[in-house]
Amino acid sequence: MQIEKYKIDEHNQSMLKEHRRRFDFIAAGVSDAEAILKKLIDFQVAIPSWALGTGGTRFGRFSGGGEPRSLEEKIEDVGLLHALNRSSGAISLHIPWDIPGNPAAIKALAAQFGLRFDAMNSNTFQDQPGQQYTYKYGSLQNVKKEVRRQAIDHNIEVINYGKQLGSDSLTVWLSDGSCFPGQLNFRQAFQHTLEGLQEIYAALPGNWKMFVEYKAFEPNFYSMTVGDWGQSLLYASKLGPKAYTLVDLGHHLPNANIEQIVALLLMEGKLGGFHFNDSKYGDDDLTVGSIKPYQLFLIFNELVEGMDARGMDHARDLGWMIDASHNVKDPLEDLLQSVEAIMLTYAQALLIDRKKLVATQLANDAVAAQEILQNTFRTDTRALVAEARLRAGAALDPLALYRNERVREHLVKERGAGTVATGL
Ligand code: LRH
Ligand code: MN
Ligand code: MN
Repeated sequence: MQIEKYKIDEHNQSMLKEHRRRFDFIAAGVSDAEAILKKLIDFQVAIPSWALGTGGTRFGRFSGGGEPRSLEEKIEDVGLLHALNRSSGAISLHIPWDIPGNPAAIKALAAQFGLRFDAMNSNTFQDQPGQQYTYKYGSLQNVKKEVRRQAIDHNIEVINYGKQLGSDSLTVWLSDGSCFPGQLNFRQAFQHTLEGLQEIYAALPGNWKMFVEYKAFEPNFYSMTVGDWGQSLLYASKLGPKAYTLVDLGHHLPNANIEQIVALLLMEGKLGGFHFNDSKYGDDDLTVGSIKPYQLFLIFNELVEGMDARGMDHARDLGWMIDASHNVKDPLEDLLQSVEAIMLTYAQALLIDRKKLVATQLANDAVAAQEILQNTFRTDTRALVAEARLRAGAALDPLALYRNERVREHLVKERGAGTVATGL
């Protein structure tokens, strides 16, 4: 299933008049609309291969049908998203869920859709069929040397797949930790993990980055060996300049001030990448912006401010990725909504009047500072983002076109109603 260019043009034509009216309205109030549009066109958000199927919980999984049955079909799905919004130009793979049988052919297929390979993800949180040692008591932290060895070798294997695909980063998320007090020697667990990461780090090609993703809870519920940004930053600092902290929005304790974490990591030059999602309780992996859009805006505010202060390229210098799961929605529709939420919020952050905000801070004027942030947050950036899409050759309303074209029905016909994609 592919969406032909002429379908996008027809769709855009039908919406153009109304779009122009809305765009002209917002553009009139923005001093540098062209510069903002360029940034929006450049900004790409990677799609995780494991979010293309219906997610499950430990209570069940309800497939919506037409899920990708192979890596090739996953790439095809991301290709569809990218054709619709031109903002999803990368895919992130998880090994062994997505082992590329023929990496050169997979790379060529992705290129046909204009996609590149974002961070590679290793998996030492599940045991795989035929695997020699179990990860029940952790992987890199394990008290048994042979288990640690197996986990290190797996990560190096993932780097090797990534090299063949043209990826340039490895995300390491460890479920290591303990479920009960006394189960683990914290210091020894940290040391073992650090030593393992050091070996993996040594196997990184020169231009690669390593992202150390933290998470406060789950599947271990007493301690996590990479449990928060402090621990991740400690590993990343000890590892060296190619190692960075990765922030997954769902991995904090309740009410954590994520925007402040982001600001400080950026200041230290140690923020590497993002996993976007939203949550009400824990690592809920809900659609980006569906629960706490203002928090997302405050995070983007810090991202834009901090990246500009360091002269960083918004589109290229951090790894932007969605990490979501969908129990009740069509995964592709959910991903379109998530990318849209990210783009709208990024656009809002670009609209903040920095000079005025700094002046309010210097004057200790909390009221005026709040006015600036909330006025911007309440600005409707939909036409701005739609214009960026139009100029990039995408659809003015990707979700509407997806539905009009009955994409899911086509996929179910093509692939079957009972297909289940690999992933969580
Ligand atoms: C862990 C996590 C991590 C994994 C993904 C499947 O909760 O966020 O990024 O790789 O989920
Ligand atoms: Mn994640
Ligand atoms: Mn997660």
